[in-house]
Amino acid sequence: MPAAQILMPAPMADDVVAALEARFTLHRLWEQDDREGYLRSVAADIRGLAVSTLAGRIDAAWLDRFPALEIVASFGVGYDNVDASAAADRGIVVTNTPGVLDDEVADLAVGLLLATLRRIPQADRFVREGRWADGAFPLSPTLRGRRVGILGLGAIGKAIARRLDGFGVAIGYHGRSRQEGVAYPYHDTPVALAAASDVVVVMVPGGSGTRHLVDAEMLAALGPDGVLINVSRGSVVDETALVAALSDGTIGGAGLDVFENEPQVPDALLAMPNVVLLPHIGSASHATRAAMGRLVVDNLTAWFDDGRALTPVPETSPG
Ligand code: 8YV
Repeated sequence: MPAAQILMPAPMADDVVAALEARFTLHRLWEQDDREGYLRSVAADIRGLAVSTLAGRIDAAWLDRFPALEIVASFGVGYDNVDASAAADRGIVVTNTPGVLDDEVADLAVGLLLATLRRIPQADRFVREGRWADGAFPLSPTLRGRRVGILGLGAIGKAIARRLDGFGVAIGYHGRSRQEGVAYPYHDTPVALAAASDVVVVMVPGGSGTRHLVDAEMLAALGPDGVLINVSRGSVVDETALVAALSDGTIGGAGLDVFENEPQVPDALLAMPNVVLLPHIGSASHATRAAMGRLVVDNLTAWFDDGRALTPVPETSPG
């Protein structure tokens, strides 16, 4: 049987490209001068897509270009870049890369939390700028005695909670529902979680269902000493409301790895001393990105070898 034809719209890591080329006929769309013409010439034969967020949103119109499409293998645990319901309607499987990045993202979330509260990047700048000789670095807020609310207690939220248990802080959570067997206090709404917390860590998936879940009301409930940490998706936070809340002292600080219009970061945030800003690096270590890439390849291989994807998203899972 001829190798299945896979389209990669935007570049992925070299080892992913090499592994897919060894097993499939891979079309590298981003290298084509006339992408539209190339797409028209190969679309009928494409049975799989390998995508990252660089490919843009894979919506219904995109899916409809490929009449033989069976699977979209997406790089990342979040798959708000793919219209999974549209795929399900068309009998197309969507896979993501859960599990292999949970600990890495949780590590970064805790690092960002500590960096934000203890002002670690600001202290580093203070030393580099030669200001230490002129006097001590200003005292910082603390994690001691703080209550941490986790918005979204999924696999990564739980990995964050496990780490924070070791820091001896009180933890609460809000999610779509109270979870059996979870001892942390559950709060019925995001606002109730914020009101009961000194720090909120946002870890819900992106997409239309969670857009601007963190809004002006929730930030007001977090309060003037409150700190917001976001390592999930920029879309979950109303960035305009966040900028306003940080500027007028409604909340005390924020640590952000994700933004509404990446890679654009509002100028107002760049100028603020009480925020720590990262360029969406939650999973961005060599080892974890390699594991995510392997899972993209393994999903496509399992699908075309056995007709069974390894990690289909719930919308497109059988049963
Ligand atoms: C990646 C992520 O940055 O897994 C996710 O959902 O946000 C990150 O691991 C992203 O998928 C890059 O395409």
